[in-house]
Amino acid sequence: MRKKVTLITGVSGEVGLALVKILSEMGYKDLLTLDIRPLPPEYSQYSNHIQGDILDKSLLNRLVSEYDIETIFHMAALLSTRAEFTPVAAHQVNVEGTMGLLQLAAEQSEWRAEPVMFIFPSSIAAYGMPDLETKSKFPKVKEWEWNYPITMYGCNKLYCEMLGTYFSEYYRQLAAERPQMLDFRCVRFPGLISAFTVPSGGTSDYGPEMLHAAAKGEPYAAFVRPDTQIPFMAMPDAVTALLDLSRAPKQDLSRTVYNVTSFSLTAEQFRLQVLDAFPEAEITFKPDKKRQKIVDSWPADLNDNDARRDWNWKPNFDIHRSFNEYLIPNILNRYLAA
Ligand code: AKB
Repeated sequence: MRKKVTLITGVSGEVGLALVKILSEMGYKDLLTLDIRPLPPEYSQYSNHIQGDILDKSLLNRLVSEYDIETIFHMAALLSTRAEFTPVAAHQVNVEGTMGLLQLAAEQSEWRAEPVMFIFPSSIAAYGMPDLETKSKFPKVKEWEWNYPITMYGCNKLYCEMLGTYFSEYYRQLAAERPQMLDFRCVRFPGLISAFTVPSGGTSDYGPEMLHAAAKGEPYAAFVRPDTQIPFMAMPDAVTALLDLSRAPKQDLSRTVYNVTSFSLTAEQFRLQVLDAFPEAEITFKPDKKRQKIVDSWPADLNDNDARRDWNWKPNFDIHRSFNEYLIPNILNRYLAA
């Protein structure tokens, strides 16, 4: 008998690390993790980790021959700034990597005669506001509005949302018998902020970078204008969103893709929050025209009413709790201990 497991790809990234820790603490025993990078030693107790490439077909075949994969949290991705420097590699990882796993999940769903659940993190990068005037005129966008991404990463995410929806609703629609479909569910995240990891390769990174630099006593120049506004969320809420969506009864879900968010801040308001905790911090603004254009194309805020209605989504950490109860105390501990 193959062992039943929950698979987390991209586990060594920011969300993957937070997710594997929480799942393990919640009592999930059979966690199988996959990443091109090793798992940091302090996380090795949480899972059976395989260091390998999601694009390696023979590795994926080996995994399905050894394991009965019930749920996939597919976190592996190249983020927006990094993807602009290596667009072909980004397409391979973000699109072909996702396609390979969707195929695996579709085949496994048929074998098991039960849907494999496929949880996919998408992003505000799936949106593309044409200019700042439109951005301020439509401050809280709904899932189906302004789906005109200007980055490779945003295009990849939007397309994979559609691929996942296809595999869970229309796969082999012309076959004589309807196959057992997989169960694809997706959240569109705002910029995420972790107290324990510093992001890399993203364009919403100026927020967390400001905070971590201040905690380390290092000066920081944000690559955006002070009035730049996007939504954010503390990492524990990102994990809660993934878990709550995975546990929602299928019949309650009216969509496959849901916005989720917590609070929206300008870069200047973010700076003031950081200064509240670290009054000596040296935070300045040195906008980079090209990265600025990307952040300007992202919405100022998200409308997450559908997630709130269908699966009772509600962030636990508003601005106040995010900074005062999660970010600042944990970051202080982290750098004081170092
Ligand atoms: C990025 O900046 O690329 C990510 C995202 C907004 O999805 N943090």
